[in-house]
Amino acid sequence: MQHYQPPKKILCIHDLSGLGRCSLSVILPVLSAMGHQVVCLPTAVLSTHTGGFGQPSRMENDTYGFAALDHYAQIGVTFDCIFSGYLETPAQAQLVQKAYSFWPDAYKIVDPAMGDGGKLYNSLSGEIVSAMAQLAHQADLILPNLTEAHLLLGLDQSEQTDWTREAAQNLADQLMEICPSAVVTGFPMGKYVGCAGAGAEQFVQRKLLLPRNYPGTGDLFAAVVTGLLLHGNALSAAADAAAAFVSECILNTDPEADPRFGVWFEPQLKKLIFQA
Ligand code: PXL
Repeated sequence: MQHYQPPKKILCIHDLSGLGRCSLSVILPVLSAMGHQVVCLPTAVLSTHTGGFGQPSRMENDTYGFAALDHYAQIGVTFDCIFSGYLETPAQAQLVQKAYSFWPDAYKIVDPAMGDGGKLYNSLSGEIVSAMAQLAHQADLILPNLTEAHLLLGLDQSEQTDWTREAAQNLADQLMEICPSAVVTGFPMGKYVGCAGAGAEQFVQRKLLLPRNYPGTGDLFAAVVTGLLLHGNALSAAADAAAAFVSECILNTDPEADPRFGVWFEPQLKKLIFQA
């Protein structure tokens, strides 16, 4: 970690999936290890993520989130950052809008977690795309994967299996119509996987492609980027370190383990702890 500024208070609006190492289950430990104060606003509690364990059991409540925001406003708390991710309904996106209206000066990060591999997640309906796009328009930074970038731009994700640096940069640049800064992950580039940044900084970075896919790695990436940015690091440095961290988590996960359980990030958390 290059820069370490005083810890920040971050309002994290995501679901809490019990099993499967995604959303708040990874975001809270990562940002806490990085020294930040996390205020969790779970949009719903699920027994598992929605990627392969069948129908998760759900604890949903349409009023809790709005009432929690009212409570925070009433006691005069402020947030340095509002960080949102997977949202199942436009009503949950309204919750993020309400947080923006209460704390307009907070740095707004949207991880528009809504699909992968060219498709929307099964658990979502098409209406989430315009709700995410509206949030993206108000955000300071968005962190889509390749599929989500296409959905936000209203583009068909072609069968393009190999991206040049120029094409990747071009796609990231198009997101500037929506949001001042963006990092797009998951460009297949031969034996590499690329990530492209636009806005605050323009960059294309590559890491060796690891032939294993796990749920929750986008959430891990977004959490590490958020934590590093809020410590004063440049976007390109934050993205590079976050991608390296995710790769290390994948490499340190038993390849025989059931991928639905996600990457074994826990033993890696110590690498995020800043030692003065
Ligand atoms: O990692 C994104 C995510 C978050 N939350 C839930 C999910 C997924 C992806 O499938 O199902 C509940």
